[in-house]
Amino acid sequence: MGTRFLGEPFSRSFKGALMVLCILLLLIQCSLAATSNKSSHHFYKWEVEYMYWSPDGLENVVMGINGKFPGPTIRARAGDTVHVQLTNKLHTEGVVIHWHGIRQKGTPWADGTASISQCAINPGETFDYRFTVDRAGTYFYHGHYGMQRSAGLYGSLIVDVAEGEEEPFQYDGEFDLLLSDWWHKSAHHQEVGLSSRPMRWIGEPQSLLINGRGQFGCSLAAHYSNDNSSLSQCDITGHEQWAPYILRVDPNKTYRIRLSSTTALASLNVGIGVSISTHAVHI
Ligand SMILES: [Cu+2]
Repeated sequence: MGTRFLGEPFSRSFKGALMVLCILLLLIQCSLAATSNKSSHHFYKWEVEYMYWSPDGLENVVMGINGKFPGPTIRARAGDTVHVQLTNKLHTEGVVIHWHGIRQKGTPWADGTASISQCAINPGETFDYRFTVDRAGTYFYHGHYGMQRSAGLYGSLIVDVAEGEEEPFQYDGEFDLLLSDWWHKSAHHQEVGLSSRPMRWIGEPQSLLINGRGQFGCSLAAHYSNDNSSLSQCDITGHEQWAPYILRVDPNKTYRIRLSSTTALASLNVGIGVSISTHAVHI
């Protein structure tokens, strides 16, 4: 009897404590899940190398990433961590990548400025860029050693609004346009010219590229002035590396155009023409 008398309140308080513990564990689990939902980690493994490519119809050598030109697009949400493990597969020069527009709060060593925030990554070496993207927007990355940006080392970095937040405007689809300048002479040629005394200016770029695609000598003006009508690169079927980037849209839909210029030396003005008055453009 005595044991029962003493045991009942004990078992009741034990059950109560167990219940409180269960609720606490549940709350911890929920808060952990909420934290992991809010920000995630994006891992990329990149190899930077020179490769043959025809950005504007004429074959040349470009600096690509994982066999692609322009480099792969990075996409993350505000608050996420981006981790790029970069291996330098160039045989004779160092490399670094600058993440244009990313503030690098707390990670200045990931800013990618050679000899300032980091040593250049030597041929054969691997470096881990790990940083947080804290603001939504359209950004890009580019080589920041010598004229590597001019050699084609760039790509898009798009940051969406944080999980649970909404864009201030609504749209049905989006296009990401990367504008760049392209010379037929190498980036080394540009570099030597710029650092010579007196300086030698490389002149205007031979082509302007949209998402790494341009057409050299195929304009109407070139057709009349140079009699280039027989240039084989101008017979475009759509599958070529230099075939124009086509924006496919559906009627009555709204599209967002993300525009960034990775030009190395040229300054661009962009005009968007809207031929039908019922089409609205908001900038
Ligand atoms: Cu930059």
